[in-house]
Amino acid sequence: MKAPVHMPNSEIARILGEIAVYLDMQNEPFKPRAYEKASEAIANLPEEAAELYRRGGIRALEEIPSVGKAIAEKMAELITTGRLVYFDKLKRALPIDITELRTVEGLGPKSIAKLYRRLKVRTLADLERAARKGKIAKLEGFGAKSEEKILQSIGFAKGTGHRFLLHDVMPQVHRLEALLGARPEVDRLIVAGSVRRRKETIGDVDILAVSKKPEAVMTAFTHLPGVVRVIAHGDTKSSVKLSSGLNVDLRVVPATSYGAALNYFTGSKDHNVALRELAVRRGWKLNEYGLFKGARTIAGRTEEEIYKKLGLAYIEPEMREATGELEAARAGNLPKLIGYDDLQGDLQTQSDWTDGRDTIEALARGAAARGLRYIAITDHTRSVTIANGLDEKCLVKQLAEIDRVNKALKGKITVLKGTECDIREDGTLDLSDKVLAQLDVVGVAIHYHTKLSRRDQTERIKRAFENQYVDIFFHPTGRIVNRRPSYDVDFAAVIAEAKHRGVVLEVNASERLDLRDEHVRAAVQASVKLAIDSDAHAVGHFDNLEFGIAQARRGWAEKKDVINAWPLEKMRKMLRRRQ
Ligand code: DGT
Ligand code: CA
Ligand code: CA
Ligand code: ZN
Repeated sequence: MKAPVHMPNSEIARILGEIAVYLDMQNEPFKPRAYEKASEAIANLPEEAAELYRRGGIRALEEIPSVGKAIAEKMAELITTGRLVYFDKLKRALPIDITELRTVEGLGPKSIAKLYRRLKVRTLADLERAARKGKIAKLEGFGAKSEEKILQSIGFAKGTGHRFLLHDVMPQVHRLEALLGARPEVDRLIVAGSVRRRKETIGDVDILAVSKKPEAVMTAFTHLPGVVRVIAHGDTKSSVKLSSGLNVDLRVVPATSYGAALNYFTGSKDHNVALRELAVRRGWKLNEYGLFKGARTIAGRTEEEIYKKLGLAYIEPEMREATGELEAARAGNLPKLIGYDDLQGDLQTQSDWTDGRDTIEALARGAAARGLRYIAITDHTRSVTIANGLDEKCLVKQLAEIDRVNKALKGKITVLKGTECDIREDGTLDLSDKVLAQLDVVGVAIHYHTKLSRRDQTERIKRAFENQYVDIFFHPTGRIVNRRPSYDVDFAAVIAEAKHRGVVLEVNASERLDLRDEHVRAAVQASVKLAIDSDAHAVGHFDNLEFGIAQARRGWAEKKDVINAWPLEKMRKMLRRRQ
């Protein structure tokens, strides 16, 4: 068996999903649905399909639900060669930019196929033109409302389309680290740039290596599996494009300037500029080779010694955005950021009682396996019909199931009774107080009526907070990175009200990343407590928690600010305060 090329689940899922669209366009009867289902299954897989394949071959792939022999074979081709001849043929026959079109929210395979057949839409530009001419409104199954929505998301897709979501980049980064780090000529390897700062979106990946044989490293890098194009191949710097579209820069530096290079290429640019000014003020010079006093190097091997020489405490990469971290580092009052191992619980998860994939027990076992001590099951409520929300009767039944699971898993993990209760348009809640009173964790969230005026939206949220049972405001601004902007709301007023009522704000770790870093910072400054939640719809999604922690760190949050970094009893006391 050949060594697997870098092929993350997201990439396999994307290609299978696009095959579904192509087949649909050819009026194939059953196959499109099969590919669509397989695509979804891969996207939700808790493990890398490439790993499964490496361990168990095509057989192991066939064991994935919704994946049959034919699809497993195609996946194997992708995993081993990075390409799929069948897919390439389909693309040639119908040159439509499906990847681009799918960045438009709400455009699924069916709609893309229809838009192509009826309006010859192949690209985002075609789509925009058709929408502006009012052609989409006239199409059956679309209407004026979806035309307006399409135009809105096109604007959004155009503004952000070229930056990759951190969640999609990290697995690729880990793979590169493993492949390159294993080379004998590489002494040290570290990922710098926005990835190291854990920015929510990534322009390109910047990797540094220490090696005495830079040429060998460059050759290994440009020949890595998954590389589709070599953009530059130099003696100490090269750039490549991966099959996912992501660009990666690699620089080889000598050990003596490793710290200086790491500091320089981690950025941010503004942080670098501020650091350099600090050096200049002392009559020194700082660049990617070191910190210099005249011709003499006074620091450069490590980042720590550079910060120290400049009179600063070490600044964590997530804070390096030139937003006051240098001043805090000089004054000695940098926050002690929450650590990546600090979470003890997860307060938002969805089970198969609604739109989640896994059972309550499976979620609990999965969470325990990842070292969590407690989770809350927070399925949607009845208004959220799209997620098959629970009515009160079902929710009460669920509570009995949670009791059963708690008995079965005693000593391993505690499952808390919760809800993601919809906030109705008037600010009232989708569950009665009588039911809310039976829950351990009441999360509330906005799912509909996102177009209210700023004033009405803010009032609606404040009204919801008046309910004494409300514990946490889930995904508080409603945005989804690269896909959906937040609703119009006076966020400062929401923070003030959360403070006043003792409501916790969520840092949602899914691709929403909501709160975002700057909002976290505002909440922390106001001493509003936070909860970092995975919003898991499947066991594999607990892995997303690290992205929530990263955003919290970017917002300067400490352990004391995050209630699910606390032991269960302390956390519960905090939630019970208002009742
Ligand atoms: P990205 O790739 O857009 O997500 O963001 P970064 O921060 O990774 O930016 P990138 O890849 O252009 O450059 C990597 C680092 O190199 C950046 O964080 C800081 C440093 N750098 C790049 N250009 C400059 C520059 O003109 N001046 C200074 N001082 N540093 C720079
Ligand atoms: Ca970069
Ligand atoms: Ca770069
Ligand atoms: Zn929600």
